[in-house]
This record gives sequence, C-alpha cells and structure tokens, in this order.
Amino acid sequence: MASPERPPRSRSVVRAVRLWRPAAAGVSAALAGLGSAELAAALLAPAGSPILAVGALVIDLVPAWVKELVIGLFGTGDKAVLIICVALGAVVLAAAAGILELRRPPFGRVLVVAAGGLAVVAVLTRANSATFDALPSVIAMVVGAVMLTVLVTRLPRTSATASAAASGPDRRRFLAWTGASAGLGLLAVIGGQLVSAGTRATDAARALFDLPAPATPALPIPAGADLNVEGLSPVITPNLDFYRIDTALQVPRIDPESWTLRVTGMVEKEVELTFADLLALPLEESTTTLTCVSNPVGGDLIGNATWLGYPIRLLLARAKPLPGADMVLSRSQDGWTASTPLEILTDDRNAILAVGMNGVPLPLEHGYPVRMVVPGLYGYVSATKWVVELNVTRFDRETAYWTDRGWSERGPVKLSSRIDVPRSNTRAAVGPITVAGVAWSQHVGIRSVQVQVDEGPWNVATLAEAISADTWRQWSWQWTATNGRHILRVRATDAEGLVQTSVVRDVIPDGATGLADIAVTVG
Ligand SMILES: Nc1nc2c(c(=O)[nH]1)N[C@H]1C(S)=C(S)[C@@H](COP(=O)(O)O)O[C@H]1N2
Ligand SMILES: [Mo]
Repeated sequence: MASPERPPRSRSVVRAVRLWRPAAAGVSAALAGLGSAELAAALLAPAGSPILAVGALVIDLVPAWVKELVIGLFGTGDKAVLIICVALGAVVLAAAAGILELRRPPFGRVLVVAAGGLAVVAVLTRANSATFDALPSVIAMVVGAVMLTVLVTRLPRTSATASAAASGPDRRRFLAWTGASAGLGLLAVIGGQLVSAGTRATDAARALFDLPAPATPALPIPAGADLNVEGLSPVITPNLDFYRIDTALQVPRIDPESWTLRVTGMVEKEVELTFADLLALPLEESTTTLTCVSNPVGGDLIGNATWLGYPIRLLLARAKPLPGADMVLSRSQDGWTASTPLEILTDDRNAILAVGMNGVPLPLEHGYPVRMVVPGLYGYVSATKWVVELNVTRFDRETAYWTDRGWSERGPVKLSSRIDVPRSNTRAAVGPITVAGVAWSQHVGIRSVQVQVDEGPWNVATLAEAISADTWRQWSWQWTATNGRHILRVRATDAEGLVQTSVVRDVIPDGATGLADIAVTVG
C-alpha cells in the first residue's frame, strides 16, 4: 500500500527541527538532573541546592551597579528575577549541550560536567558549607550527563525526504523519552520545593525568635578561666566549632509554633508545654561541658557552652513522678531516645530544657527549638535534641536508642584530660615551650593536672580558674624542651581525689579511659 509522500519541507524548517530536537533533549536532561539535585538537597543537604548556590554566587559576583539596577527595577522581586535569570541561563546552556552532543560528541556532556563543576564551586564557596553539600550538584551532573546521552542517541534520524511512516515511531519514542525525563525532573523540582518549604519556615522562625532574657543569668566567666594560650581550646566553644553527634541524616525541622513537650508515664499528672509556655517560665543560664561517650582519649567530641533553659526538676515536680519510677525516657521528634536516671533529673544540678546556646537560639543541628542538657552524663543518656517527650518510667521496663545497641545503661562522664598544644607530631625548638590543654570531670570538678615527659616524674600544671564543677578546666605547664623525640602525657585528678587511670579501655560500652599523649621532636 503506497503511502502519500509528504511535500518536501523547506531548508530553514528542516534546520529549525534539527536544532529543536537536540536542544529539547538537552533541556530535558538538565531538568532531570536539576530535579534529582533539588530533591537530594531538600532531603539530605539543605545548603546544597545548585540553583540557589549559583544564584548566591551570582549575587556575590555581579557588580554593585547591576544589583542596584535590578533592585531599582524589580524591588523585592529581585531574588525572583535572579532565579529566573539563572534558570534561563541553565536552559540556554542545556539547549547548547544538546546540540553539541549531537554534532560534536562528547562536548555536550563536557558542557554538562562543566556546569556541574561550577555548581560544586558555588556550593562549596558558601559560608559554612560542608563537603557533603556538594552531593546534589554531583548528582545533577551525573544524571544530566547520562540523560543527555540517552536522549541524544534516541533522536529520530530526520531527513527532509524521510516518510512520515519511517520517522513516526522514532519520533514518538524520542518525544516520549524527552517528555518523561522533563516531566519527572519538573516533578522532582516541585517535590524538592515542597519539602524544603518546611525547612525555610523553621529557619525563618528561628531567625525571628528573640531569646528571652534569663531570670537567673549564668555566673560570669572568671577572667582567669581562659589562659589565652595560642592553639588551646577556648573555654567557651563557639557554636560553629561545637562538635555535632546525632543519628539524624536530615536535621529535624520543627516549627516552634507546633512544638509541644509532654511529660508522660509514671506521673500523678501528665503535663503538656508549648514553646510559648516554656519561654514564659523563668529561664536560667548555666555553663555546662557536653561530652560524647564515643570521644576517644585525646579526642575532640567535647564542647563547653552557656545554655539558657528551664530546670527539668521543676517540670517533673509539676508532674509528680510516682513511687517506683527510676528513669526518664526522653524522646526526640525523630524518634531517638535517651534513658536518664530520674534521680539525676531531680537533684539540684543544672539539668535543663535548653532553648539557647551561647546567647542565640539553639542552632538547628544542636536541637532547635528545645534540647536537654544534663551536667555529668554523656550525651547519649541525657542530651536529647529536638526533644518532644519525657516519659517517666523504669529502667527494667524501657530501653533507649544506644542502650539497645550495646552501650551501657548508665553513662556518667569519666574523668579525662587532653593536650591541645603543642600539636602532636610537630617539631619544636630547644628551650621553654608552653604545654596546655583541658581536663574535665563534669559535676565533680578538677582538682589538679599533671604532665609527664617520657617516663619521668609527674609535673604539676597550672590550672585556669574553674567556672564550675560542670565545666572543663584549662591547664598549662612550662616545659624546658631538650633535644630529641619526646612523649608528653597528661593526667587529671578530680575534686574527690580520684586520679585518672592509665588503664586503656575502648569507648564502648561506657566511655574510653587511658591517658592522652603527644609526640614532639625537639631540635
Ligand atoms: N535527637 C537526638 N539527640 C541526641 C542524639 C541523637 O542522635 N539524636 N545524640 C546524642 C549524643 S550521642 C550526643 S554526644 C549529643 C551531642 O550533642 P551536640 O550534637 O549538640 O554536640 O547529643 C545527644 N542527643
Ligand atoms: Mo554521643
């Protein structure tokens, strides 16, 4: 059966069609890549959106007069204009990549990889970026390059004289692939936006939230608490340097408006508290050193901050624990749990529900809007971030996240100490050298610190003034270094006279022991 020949198309139409299809393939591949990236960013790395990072880079790079012009023309729509410009730029680049991939393979893919590289640079040059934030851009690069190859190899072999019958299935298959890739990409972009809308609401709420003034301010940090030795950990750890340990792949984003804390279980009266209720209570400030049970001897999973919060004992007093209760199972919004002895939460120590850390609302990674801070216990049995429930119960009835995984039920912080300066495995000149570090035994306090060179006698270090028994204490010792390679060792004695043990024990099940040492080559 003869099929009617199509009338030959004019040359310009043919050229336009030839360009249009690979260009569409390029744009569709880019949408698939960017969609995957936005979704990955929303779920895994909120600071990693390639579109936003490139936008931010553009803001930093364009000359001031362009910025003023845009703001003058579009007012507060300037950000939208910027995003549209970046998106248009991406569309043009993507179309070019499609055409290049058809005509001069593999230069289309090269262009995609270069654009991805630009996004990685944009992400990593943002303030406070982490290497992990580059992941969405890398995903965009890989998905974009793969989809570009897939779509370009499916381009129908169009020729001016090909019959409709010959090019039809080819063309339909190409359109189906291109449409699916673009459609899924677009859906992923929208999905990513929906997911990150929650994130932005939390960030905005935190930015707008003014920490209430403490009813009871912290004891002032004594001037002598910081020895100001170069390289020594500052006595208060800045929030950005504070170690972070949790099981949350994605930091929980809690809207403080909807946050509540429930005190449940073995209590006379269950108590429920909103964020506004909590802020209306007389808040107290206290300085407490937090330590992770996984901190190896000499490790840095420890930090000291001034926290603002409400005493947990006062909240528990309202709920009135029933006789027989001996544990509080605190629960995070993401389901993580910690089991804390009831007696520790009801004695007179500064066990608090914290809302502030070093003068600002809790950073999201440190538990915004509310976390627990309990002096004297490792974090895994006490320092629940994003806390939403305190379940008063018994150790023989309930277990917690890490105790289910082989860690000890009880986790009092062990007496320990560390040498910060000089750094281990460095060289030093013969003569006087300041050796300095920190020592801690939260809620007991540090009485003395000693330093040993090689197998020599123990020398008494100078202690900085203590803030309280709940915080670490800086120490320093003047060493007259002699030629050769030396091992320096530190040990602390707590306020009750216990001397730090040299017996080496691993972090599991209840914290490492042993003495921290460093090697220094002198001369
Ligand atoms: N919700 C939640 N809270 C948590 C954890 C966690 O995994 N999830 N980890 C705990 C552990 S093991 C420690 S050491 C501290 C660390 O607190 P930071 O990240 O603020 O330093 O948080 C504790 N609180
Ligand atoms: Mo921890």
